[in-house]
Amino acid sequence: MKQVYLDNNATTIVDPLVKQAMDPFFCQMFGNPNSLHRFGTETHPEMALALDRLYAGIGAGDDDDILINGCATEGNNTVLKSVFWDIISRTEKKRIITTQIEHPAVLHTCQFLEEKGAEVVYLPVNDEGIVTPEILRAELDPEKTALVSIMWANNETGLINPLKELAEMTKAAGALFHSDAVQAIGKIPVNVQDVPVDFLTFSAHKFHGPKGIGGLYIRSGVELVPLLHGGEQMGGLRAGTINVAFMVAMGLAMEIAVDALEYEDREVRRLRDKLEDALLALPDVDIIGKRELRTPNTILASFKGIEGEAFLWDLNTKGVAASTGSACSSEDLQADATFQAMNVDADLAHTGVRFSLSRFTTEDEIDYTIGVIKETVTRLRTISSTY
Ligand code: C6P
Repeated sequence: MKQVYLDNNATTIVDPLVKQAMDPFFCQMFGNPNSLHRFGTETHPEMALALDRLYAGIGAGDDDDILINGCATEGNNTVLKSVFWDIISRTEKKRIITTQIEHPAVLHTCQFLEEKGAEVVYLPVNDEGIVTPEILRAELDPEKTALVSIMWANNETGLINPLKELAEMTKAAGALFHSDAVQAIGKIPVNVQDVPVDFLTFSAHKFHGPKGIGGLYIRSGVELVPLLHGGEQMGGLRAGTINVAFMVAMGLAMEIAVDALEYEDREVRRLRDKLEDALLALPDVDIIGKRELRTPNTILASFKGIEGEAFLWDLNTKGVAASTGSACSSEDLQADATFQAMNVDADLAHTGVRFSLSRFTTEDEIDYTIGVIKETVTRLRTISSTY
């Protein structure tokens, strides 16, 4: 049976070129980069190249930092907890402003910090699912705000926030600005020269790198309290032996992903729109968020009267992999808030299915998926009207 993978917002296939680039670091160049002998030092040029590629990919300056870490969840935790320890617990600035639509890696960390004494404001979105500067302005008290954390693009809807305006407004109020850019890298341009973020998180497995490696950008001059102590790696900001193979892989994956942005915007968007048009031609199907406001690869569709999980199960038996939303928040605040914020009624919220494409998705796969969806929708609606 044909297998079609349309869950690229959960994770992506590793690009074969990226996989190949990792190979030498397991059995040949396997030294610890902190060792002084040849096995250690011979990894340094490869690590430097990887860092150069990461810096170039997001437009970071030479004086900025990019910490290599385990994943975006770690990056998000590091920023929020660092600001808590460095500012919130020591000054009158107790407020973190975030949004209701963040990933649990931000939401759950904020909830934890609230218990420790932080004041957290969870911004709503407008009726298009966007966090606008006006929404932020209402809560951005310069006397109270330590940090604003707003995702670049939402993982469930693909909706893109106006990051430049949000970051500029935050900086003007004297607060730090963090963005979880996990779903933006490799889908739309992300450049820290254009957008004055202080911190930015990303994760290699969302742009055809391996799982278990990510990056945290820190603007030059911005303080960070380490989450992990115990070594001098990453200038003492993140202790622990660096996974050289994965770091090299992430650097190459970033370079390829950024080079492929034009393809993403043209071809991935074309295939996404083809699928979306086919969905909209079916009765009682809604798509969440205007397509021009979304990343080019994402559709969150609601099929009235069909329970999302039942639908997914049927698609799965025909070889099509999609999801009901975020792989780690189907039951909680993020999924609910996204729907609530956009005035999607509760019934519809249980019928949401996310299709997320990548540059590896083919036209043939989309055509097959359209056929499978038509058949599945008809069958499931017939069953539900019979019983
Ligand atoms: N979202 C999804 O299905 P990690 O796995 O820690 O590298 O990434 C976590 C993460 C953080 N922020 C955003 C915006 C994300 O989308 C994710 C991962 C997946 O939507 C899995 S829950």
